[in-house]
Amino acid sequence: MNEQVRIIGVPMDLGADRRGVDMGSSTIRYAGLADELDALGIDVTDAGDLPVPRAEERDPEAEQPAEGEAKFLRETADVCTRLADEVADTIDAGQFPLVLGGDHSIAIGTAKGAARDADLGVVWFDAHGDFNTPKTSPSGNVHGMPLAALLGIGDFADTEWANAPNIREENVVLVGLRSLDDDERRAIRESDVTAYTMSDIDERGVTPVVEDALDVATDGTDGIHVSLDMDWLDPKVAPGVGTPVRGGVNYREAHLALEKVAERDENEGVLRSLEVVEVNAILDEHNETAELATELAASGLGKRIL
Ligand code: 6HN
Ligand code: MN
Ligand code: MN
Ligand code: MN
Repeated sequence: MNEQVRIIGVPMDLGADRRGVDMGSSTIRYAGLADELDALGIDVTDAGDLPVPRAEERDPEAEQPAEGEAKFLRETADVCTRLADEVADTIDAGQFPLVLGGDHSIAIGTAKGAARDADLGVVWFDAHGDFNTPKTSPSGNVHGMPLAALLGIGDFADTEWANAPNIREENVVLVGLRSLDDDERRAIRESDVTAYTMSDIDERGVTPVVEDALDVATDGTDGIHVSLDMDWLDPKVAPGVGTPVRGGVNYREAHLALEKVAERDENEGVLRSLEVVEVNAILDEHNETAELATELAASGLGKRIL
């Protein structure tokens, strides 16, 4: 593990088109992230929050996306482009980027930045596939599209700001799926990404599934990005998310998964970046989802029970 971590907040909610997730980075900090990492002997710097346009500042008369278009795509491109630079600069400076969302659209920026000078594998812990394109999306929300955007699927083929040529489908792994839209399911099946559903975790247990995911993501790559959508967890333990889906992993399974990530990193030095997204402060109960996000980040960066 890199002993120098740089926290980068991205108070983005345009990709979810719903307020509350913009406060995610603040709530995770408030839950004591810096102290947790400090206790692990990590040298923490906090870059603060990236400036993000507010939904309210938008002219209500401004053009609305038509059918088959994504919402706030221009704003998302701007935020993700700046985030990619920030992440790439952090890695160049010998630090480890820990990105706090915000909604999951920001993963386009994080992963693109981490893949700037490296072949990157991606492990995506999520209830959802995030594999929609503007045409297939039922909502128009970009947080349901970041993986498709990074991989240049469908309409995203020519979206230069979002495509990451150094990320191959063969090194992308979804873990914990349980909610897919019809066209999205088809697109995942047709792609070369690896997808583990909650049924796989139920049947095999979280450890072998995560170990397999890490094998796929590290195979022939220079490192991996781990993207943790808090709706990966069951809503009973992580109620503060905008798109909860029943039947997620429980508290210990989530910790175990991140502990496996840290273990692999300790042995092979594979982790290039980590992000935690989709904590919604308005929907959370007593900041418990933010606290859990903080704990899971610490597990991913090497915290051990004993
Ligand atoms: N997330 N598949 C749905 C959509 O609107 O595209 C939900 C996406 C949720 C995305 O939680 O990051
Ligand atoms: Mn997601
Ligand atoms: Mn290489
Ligand atoms: Mn999700």
